[in-house]
Amino acid sequence: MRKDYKALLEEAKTVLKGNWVGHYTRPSPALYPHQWNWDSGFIAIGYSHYNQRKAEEELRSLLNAQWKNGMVPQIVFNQEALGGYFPEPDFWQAERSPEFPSNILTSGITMPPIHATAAWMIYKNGDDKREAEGFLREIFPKLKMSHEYFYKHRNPDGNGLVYIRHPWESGFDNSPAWDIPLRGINIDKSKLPLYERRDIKKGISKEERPTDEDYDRYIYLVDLFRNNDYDEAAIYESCPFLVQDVAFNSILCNADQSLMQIGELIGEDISDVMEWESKTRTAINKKLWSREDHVYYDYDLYNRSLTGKNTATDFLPLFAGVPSEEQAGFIFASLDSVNFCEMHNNKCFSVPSYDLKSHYVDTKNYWRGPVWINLNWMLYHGLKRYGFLEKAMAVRQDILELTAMYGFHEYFEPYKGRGRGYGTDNFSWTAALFIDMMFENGFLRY
Ligand code: 9WN
Repeated sequence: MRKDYKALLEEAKTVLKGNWVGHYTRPSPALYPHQWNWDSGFIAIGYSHYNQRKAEEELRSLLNAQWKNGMVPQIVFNQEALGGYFPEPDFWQAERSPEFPSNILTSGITMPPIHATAAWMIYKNGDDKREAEGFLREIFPKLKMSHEYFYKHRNPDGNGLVYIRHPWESGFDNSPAWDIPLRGINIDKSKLPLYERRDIKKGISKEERPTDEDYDRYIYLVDLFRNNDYDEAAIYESCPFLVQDVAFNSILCNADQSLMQIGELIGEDISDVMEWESKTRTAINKKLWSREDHVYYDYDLYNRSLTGKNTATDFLPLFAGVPSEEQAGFIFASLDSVNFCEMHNNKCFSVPSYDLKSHYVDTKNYWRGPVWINLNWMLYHGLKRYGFLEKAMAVRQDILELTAMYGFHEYFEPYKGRGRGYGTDNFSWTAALFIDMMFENGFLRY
């Protein structure tokens, strides 16, 4: 079936317009009414092709909520939309931290730092280079501070491998890779704060969202953070979930590289950033590469072991140019296999977030199997970077086809026979990255 991709491009812009609330774009109208950290990065990349000012505003408003120690929060709450999500500021009590910025409401954790990457794309794609350069000058200190936060406060071995302390920080909330570190946390229900989930009250099937057992642990961790007044050192001592995530570190490494390009362009000293980038790149290869299995695994700092679960996010070192040619060959073999949907078959869409042959896969449940457009987008760039062009084009094609067939959903069924979208609809990063993929290599082809 031939699709009218130009009409879809307009529809994607309409989704973003509908989710724009004056100074930021909410991820979706009902489920996610506030501003989310890495969503804003992906959204800005979409805007960069046709509305440079909005792209800049999206990042500017997020960075305005930066904590004093440099942390860019996972959520910036919109006062007018309170009551629509859980947990909100009353639960986070982030103001207990001396690092909390005044006059703004945020959560007390962070997310993958895609923002320097997005800022550099705004410059590259934007029409008004002078304006873009001014914008880069304005935000460079904030971006640098946000990276410095990781190297100062989340880098216990000093080797440039940073840790996350909550599954929400990964952005891949209920990934099978977190099963052991997360489910190992024993919950005493009588001591857990009372709470009510709002996500499953928005017309989305429970089967498509994390379990109640997972939520208990998400909440346990938030409670631990607030009881420690968000003090990083104290949290490090007592937190049972501390993971050096392959994807998070790869995204940071890619963002370091963008920050270096930005710094060079505007004549800033980038020696620190160069050192960070080199450390992170080296440490991913040293500590997270399994010589036996020829894949990257996350490292669980609490249990002192590699997680041993190969998810699609473990292919993301490609996005940061981390693997050697030999390692990239192994990654490609795994990525382009029946486990993660090989090219030239009529059965599935690439790239399922988890191994289709695994006992733990669930193709309709959140980060445990469905295809996500942001993950595909980063993998597309990684594959292209290593010259796996045919596969890169196949991944791009699936981004376009999935959205054309099922709409701008949050995530998608990988099996074609059951084809449909899951989660919420009118999802901003799906629309934004669809736009980016349309412009990639010239959308006029359609
Ligand atoms: C918690 C907003 C966010 C994404 C995450 C995705 C989901 C939140 C939730 O939605 O997480 O941060 O409530 O489940 O997992 O990647 O940024 O779109």
